[in-house]
Amino acid sequence: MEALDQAAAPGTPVGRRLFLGLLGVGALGVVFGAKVQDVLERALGPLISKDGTGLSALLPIGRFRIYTVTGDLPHKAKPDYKLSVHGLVDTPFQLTYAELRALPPTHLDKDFQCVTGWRVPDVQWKGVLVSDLLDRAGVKSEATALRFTSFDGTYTESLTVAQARRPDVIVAYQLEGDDISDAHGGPVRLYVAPMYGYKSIKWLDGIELTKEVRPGYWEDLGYDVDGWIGRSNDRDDKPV
Ligand SMILES: Nc1nc2c(c(=O)[nH]1)N[C@H]1C(S)=C(S)[C@@H](COP(=O)(O)O)O[C@H]1N2
Ligand SMILES: [Mo]
Repeated sequence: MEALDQAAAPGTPVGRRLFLGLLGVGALGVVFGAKVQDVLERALGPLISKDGTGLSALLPIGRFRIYTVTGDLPHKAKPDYKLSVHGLVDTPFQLTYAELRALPPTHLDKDFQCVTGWRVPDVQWKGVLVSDLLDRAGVKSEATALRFTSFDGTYTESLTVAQARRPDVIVAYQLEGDDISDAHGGPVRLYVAPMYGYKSIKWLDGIELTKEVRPGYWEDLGYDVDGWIGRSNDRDDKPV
């Protein structure tokens, strides 16, 4: 997509420090018997381009391509993870990873579709309804939207309160039966089933209730704020 191509500086290399850092983490993973998939993801991390048109497009990880606008795969250990729900709510709160996992789960089995054309059919997701979190916080009447932040420090997203309350919008912690990996935005990311992948912010750490929709990262660069998956994408009915 044009916006993607423009936004990523041409051929921005991933820094040597990051490269070495990821190799180090990968080696630790081997020592502690992490899954081959996790180790592969870390080893491939340096080769993942910002716009997904680099080697990650040739060597997709699992059935997906891995995107990260910062060129980094941020890591947060589960015990250090916190999700904050704040802004225009009656009772702001924070959830630890364990607290999130203790809430009633929702399972979704849906396609995952990037606006650039790739699509992964029948992906199994598990998480907590955003709607449940909103009930717990108590949304003030002047709030009309949610602003999502990422601990990558850069990516943001938005939904209206009505969109966020849909039964197919979750804060996800499992993907295809496994805890969500660093590469896929773990330990916790958003999954907005009826919209293009860019709405599903990875490395989610904050949900702020706002008076109005504040366009997210790609939306500032031209993507639709309402990222409904359109009928035109029926032509892309192929796994990567
Ligand atoms: N923090 C963050 N979230 C993100 C992105 C990103 O670059 N950074 N890319 C988005 C896009 S465009 C897509 S298609 C999906 C890709 O998810 P995946 O990397 O798990 O395949 O994540 C979305 N969420
Ligand atoms: Mo995307």
